[in-house]
Amino acid sequence: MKIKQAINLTAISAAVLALSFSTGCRPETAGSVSVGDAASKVYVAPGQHDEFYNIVSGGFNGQMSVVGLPSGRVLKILPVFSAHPENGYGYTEESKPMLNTAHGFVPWDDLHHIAISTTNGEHDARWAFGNANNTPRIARVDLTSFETVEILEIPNSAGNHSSPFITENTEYVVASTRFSVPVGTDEENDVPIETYKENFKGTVSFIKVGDKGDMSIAFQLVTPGVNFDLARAGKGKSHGWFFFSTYNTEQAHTLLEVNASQRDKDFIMAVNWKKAEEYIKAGKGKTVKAKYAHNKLDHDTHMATSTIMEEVLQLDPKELKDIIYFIPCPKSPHGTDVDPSGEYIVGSGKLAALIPVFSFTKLMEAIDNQDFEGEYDGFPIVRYESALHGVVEKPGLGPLHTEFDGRGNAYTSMFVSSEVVKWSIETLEVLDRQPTFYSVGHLSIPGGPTAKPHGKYLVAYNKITKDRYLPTGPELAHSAQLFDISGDKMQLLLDFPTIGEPHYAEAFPAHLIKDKQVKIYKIEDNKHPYVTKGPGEAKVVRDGNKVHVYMTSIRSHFGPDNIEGVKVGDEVYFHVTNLEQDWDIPHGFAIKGANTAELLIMPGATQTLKWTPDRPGIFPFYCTDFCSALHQEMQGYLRVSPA
Ligand code: CUK
Ligand code: CUA
Repeated sequence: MKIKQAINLTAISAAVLALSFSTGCRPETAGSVSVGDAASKVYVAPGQHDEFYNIVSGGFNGQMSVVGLPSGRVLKILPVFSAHPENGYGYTEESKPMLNTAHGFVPWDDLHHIAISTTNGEHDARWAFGNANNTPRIARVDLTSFETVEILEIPNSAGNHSSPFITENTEYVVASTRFSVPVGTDEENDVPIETYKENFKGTVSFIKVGDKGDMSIAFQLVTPGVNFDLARAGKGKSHGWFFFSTYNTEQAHTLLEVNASQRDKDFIMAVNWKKAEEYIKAGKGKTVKAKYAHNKLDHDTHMATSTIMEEVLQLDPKELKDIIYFIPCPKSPHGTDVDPSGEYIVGSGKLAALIPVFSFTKLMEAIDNQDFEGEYDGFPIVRYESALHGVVEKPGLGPLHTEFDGRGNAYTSMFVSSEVVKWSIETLEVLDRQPTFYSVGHLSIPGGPTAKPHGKYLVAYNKITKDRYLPTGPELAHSAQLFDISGDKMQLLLDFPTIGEPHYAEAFPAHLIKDKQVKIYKIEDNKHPYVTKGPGEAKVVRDGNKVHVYMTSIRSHFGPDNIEGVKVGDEVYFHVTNLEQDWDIPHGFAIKGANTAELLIMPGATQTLKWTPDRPGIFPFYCTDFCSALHQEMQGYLRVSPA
C-alpha cells in the first residue's frame, strides 16, 4: 500500500511531464503569445532601469542573484554561502571567516529561500536574508552594498530548509530544522537511528534581529520529531503567530516510509511566539551547551570575524502547551502561506488534489473553545473542520507554493500538472490557469508575501527546462517565466534563464534602495590594520617568515611594483588598497601560481591575498579588471630566492 502510493505519484508526474513535452499537447499559448505586446511589456530601453529588484535564490550554487524585473536581466551574482572566485569571496583573508562554522571552513551550501526585511508588514528592503540548507546557517545581506555582512550558524538543526521567514517588523527571523535530530551534546547524540521516536527532536530557532540588523538566537523551541518544510509569520490580525508546514509526522526514520506518507494528513504547526517571548521573559528558558559560529563583517575594517558560540537558550516543550497547536493538513504540506490580511493560511499538500485554506479567526475560536481532535505528542490538535475556511477544489496536481496579488487573489504553483493556478481567496473558485515550462516550484510576485503586494508581475521558477533554450549539453540553464497578472487572465511575457537552481525569490520596488547604494568607501574611513593610505606609504615588511606587502593600486600602477627579498616558504600577504575614490573603479590583483582566487578591490577598500611561493624565480602580478587605457600596464614583478 505504502509503496503503491509512492509509485502512483511517480506515474502521475511522469505522465503529466510526458504530456507537456509532446507537441500535440503543447498548450496554444506556449510559443504563440502575441509577441509584440509581450515584448513591449518587458522591454526596458537601453539606459533605462527596471522597475523591481528581484533577489533570487541560487539553490545549489549557494548564492543569490539580483535580477531586474520586468527585463529578467541579471545584475549581479551575490556570494553568500559559496566561495566566489570572481571577487575573491571565501578566498581573501578578510572574507574567509564568513564561511567558518563549528565544523570548520565550509565554502559551499544550498540556498533556498530569500526573506526581505519588512516594517509594518511591507518591504523596507534594508536586508535580504537567506538560508543554508546543508550546514544550517542564516545569512544577512546589506542591500545598500549588496554584500553578505553576517552569517549565523544554527545549532541543533540539520537541513535548515524551513527558513528564513520573518515577522512583520523583522523582529525575528525563524529557522526550523528539516531533519529532526538528537539535541544533546556530541556524546549524547551518538544514539541508534532506530531510537528516532524517543531521541529525535525538531527545533525552531527564533533569531532576534537588532536595529542595525545584527542577528542572535533569542530562543529555540524544541518540538516533536517531525520534519519542518516551510513557514510563514502571521501579519495584521495574526501578528504574534507563526505557521510551519510539517511532514513525516509519523516520525519514521527510513526514506521508504517517509515517502509513502502513511498519514492522510500531516500538520501545520501554529506557534504563538508572543507567548513564547513571555515564557522567556519569565525565566522559563534553559541554557544548554551548543556550538555554532557567528560571523560578521566589520563595517570599518571590512574584515570578517568568526566567533564560536557555546550555548543557546531553549524552551522545554513540556511547558509549551499553550504556544504550540497542530492543525491537520492533507498529504505532506509543502508551502504554508499567509494572505496579505493575515486572516487566511494556505496549506499546499504536495500529494493532495485540493488546497485547504484555514481561517485565523476560526483557529483562534477553536483554540479558545478547546475544540480539539486529540493530541500529537502531548500538544493539542485543532479540529480540521473548525479551523478551515474552505478548500479550493480541483486546483491541479501537486500544489507547492502560494503568492498573493493584493487584489484578493492567490496564485499557487502546481508542480505535477506544471501550471500556475489563480484563485479567489474569498470564494475559493479557480479563476485562471496557465501552463509553465516545466514543473514550477516557487512563485514570486513583487511584495507577494507582504501586507502590500504589487500585483503586476508573477515569476514562475521552474524545475525542469528541457527545450526552452538553446541546448547546452546535459546540463541546462534553469528557467524562470514572467507573467503579467494585472488583468483577469495571466499572460506569459518572457522566459529567462537563471543562475543556479532558483527556489524562492522576493521582489520589491527599485525606488526603495536604488538611491541608497554605496558607491565608494572613503579612504580616510578605512580602518583596515594593513591599509596603505597613499602611494608614498607603500612598503614591504618582513616579520619572521611572514612578508606583508602594503600595496596600493590606482590608475594605472601598483606600488610597489618590483618586490625582492622574498624566499621560498615565506608566507606572503598582499594587502592591496584601492586608492580610487570614483564609483565603478575596482582594481584586481593576481599573481602567477597562487592557489587562490584573485582580489577584486572596491574603491577605498583593502583586500588581502595570501601566497606561499613554492619555487625560486620571477613571478609577475597584474590587475585583472580593465580599469583604464593603461590597464594592461598595471603590472609588476616579484622575485623569489631560495630559502
Ligand atoms: S522548496 Cu524549492 S520549490 Cu526548498 Cu522552497 Cu518548494
Ligand atoms: Cu587596475 Cu586594471
